[in-house]
Amino acid sequence: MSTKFYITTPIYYVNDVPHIGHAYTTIAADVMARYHRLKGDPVFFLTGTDEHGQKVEKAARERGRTPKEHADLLSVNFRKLWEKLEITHDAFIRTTDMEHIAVVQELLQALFDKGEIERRTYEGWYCTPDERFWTEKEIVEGKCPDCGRPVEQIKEDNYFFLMSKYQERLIGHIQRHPDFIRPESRRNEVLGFLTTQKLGDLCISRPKARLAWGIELPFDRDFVTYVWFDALVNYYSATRYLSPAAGGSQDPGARERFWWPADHHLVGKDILTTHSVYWSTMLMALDRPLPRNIFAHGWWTRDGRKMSKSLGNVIDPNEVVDTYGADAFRYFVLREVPFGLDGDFSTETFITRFNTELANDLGNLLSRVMTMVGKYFDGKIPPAGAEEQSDRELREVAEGLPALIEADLAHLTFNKYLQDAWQLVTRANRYVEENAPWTLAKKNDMARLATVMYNLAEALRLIALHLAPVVPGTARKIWTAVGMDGFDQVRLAEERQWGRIAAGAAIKPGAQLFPRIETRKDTGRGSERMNAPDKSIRGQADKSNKGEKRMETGAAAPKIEQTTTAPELIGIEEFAKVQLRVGKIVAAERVEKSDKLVKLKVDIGTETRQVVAGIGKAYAPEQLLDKQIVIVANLKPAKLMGVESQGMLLAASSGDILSVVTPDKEIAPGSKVK
Ligand code: ME8
Repeated sequence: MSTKFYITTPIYYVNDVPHIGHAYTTIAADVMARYHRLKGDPVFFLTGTDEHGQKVEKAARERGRTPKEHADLLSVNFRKLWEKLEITHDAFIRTTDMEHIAVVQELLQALFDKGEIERRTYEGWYCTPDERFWTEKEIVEGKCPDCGRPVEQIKEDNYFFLMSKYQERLIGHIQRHPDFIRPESRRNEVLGFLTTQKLGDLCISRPKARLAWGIELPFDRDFVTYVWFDALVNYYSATRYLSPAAGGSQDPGARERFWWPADHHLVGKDILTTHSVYWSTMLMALDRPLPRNIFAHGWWTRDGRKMSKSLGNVIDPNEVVDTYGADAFRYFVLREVPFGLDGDFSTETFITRFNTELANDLGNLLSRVMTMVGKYFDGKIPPAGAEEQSDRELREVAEGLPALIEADLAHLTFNKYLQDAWQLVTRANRYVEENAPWTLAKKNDMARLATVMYNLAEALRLIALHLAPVVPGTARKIWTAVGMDGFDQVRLAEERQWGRIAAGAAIKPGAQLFPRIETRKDTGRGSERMNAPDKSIRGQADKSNKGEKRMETGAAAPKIEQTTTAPELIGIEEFAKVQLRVGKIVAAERVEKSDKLVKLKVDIGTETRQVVAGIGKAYAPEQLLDKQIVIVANLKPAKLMGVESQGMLLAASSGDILSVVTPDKEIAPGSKVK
């Protein structure tokens, strides 16, 4: 049964250009929207720009423009980037839209008429850049607790939304709806704050004398609306004038009833309070249902540091996409970091994932199959014969995916979704090894070779189907390559079945999906450049090729030091003394009073070991769960901060980056590493 699906991103301020953080939230929402469309659900995916308020007014003034001129110019940057990233939003809202302004004024008037808004004299501290009031207790040494800039003492009349009276009701709502705020840690944070502190009322106006760029209060023309009140309403106002027709009806009321409440508001953790507290209480006062879920994801840093213009380390998604393609970027950001946790963007990890997962695992799989079907079957997918054990195993992995992915996306665990989908890529590669098609060809066993080729093509078709929400361009190429058409009309329910490729379908091989990124080291042109700090992700990339030809980059591949004096060598018998084993992390928690040490329970097949590792700055405990690692299994136990460690895990480090060594395929815990 199909159910409507309404998802939103924050509306981004037009005081700056878009960067990786904005792209991240929007890509995540796009994946959800695409997945629900694939399921046949009616979807409304909304994004847009937040164009009122002090920040925008200031940015415009600095550039000698009117706020509206500035908003018009900067809003386009977001639209262009979304196009480049293949974002499929159904609507792009701007808070300067006349229809939005009318809804904001209607809601303000309704709240005012109901006595939910009151005029009061406010005297206290105000942070002008953040447009926020602070109490005496909240400020820190005369500075804004949020941005650290000096606060001003102001006294003025303003209008207040009586938010405080909804405190208990909001606590109750959060307690009764475990999925309302996600992830769990953020939900607990909000609950912790609400149950220990008294909620104040919310100042929802600014005197025009101080700020003119905003929506006028309908009941007092001397004031404009506080930018957050205006901005949050976008999620609701859009249902009236930007949402798809509801059951064929364009009537604003019918559309609102059909689409509201939203299923997910995706936001960064920076704006969780405004969404979970301000927005929820506003809706309560308006007698409107609350959104089903607010999901606050983590924060991206660059090479371990906060991104900022002054550090010059902001990642421009445009550049990454121009160089490596939209799909690689989309894949990386969702695969690299569990949604909800903070993440770090480093060129090194980007290139490693690109080369190992996209170029090797996926790209090579397709090109091998294309080459063999071309060579042995004249470019036509041959019919499959009797099913053998490896065929069945491959099919079963493919058939198990829809349930896994459905569950993953219900919880927005994008990295798990990609890991699950990758099981089929990994299984298909293993299937190639097991069945050695080149040997079958040599033996002239064409019947078995036909079965193997059919099954590989079918696995590729299902890989395309299941990865389509994340890497839509690549999925389309694979789909077409294995002889299928109608990619845009594909529906999960029909296409998830095994065996949909008709024998005889003509393959359409294209260019390499992900041409390997060559580092200087690979090209043998000296290692000194290889380890040079990478100024930009673009590095030494050949800018003319747009991802179609081979690329080079000066970015660092794993560092292999060339020393001039011969290092002391050890014999194999000495190395053999070190027992390395694969382990799976089954529990992880921080060691008390240490920000570096993490206590792990590691399953090594025959037993579960407690291992204490100094990786707490690079990994949150939740990030480590289920990870496969390599441990030194015959190390004498040692105590670290009073906690016994029965082994040591392997990790690589370079500068600030620390990366735990993991096997590149799932392998039984306890397997020997040699
Ligand atoms: O806050 N890492 O707009 P904004 C991860 N207009 N996500 C990031 C990020 C980073 N380093 N930087 C930005 C506003 N984001 C308001 C929203 S909604 C009614 C009004 C993403 O332009 C993340 O989604 O500052 C964050 O919440 C949002 O951009 C903030 O965008």
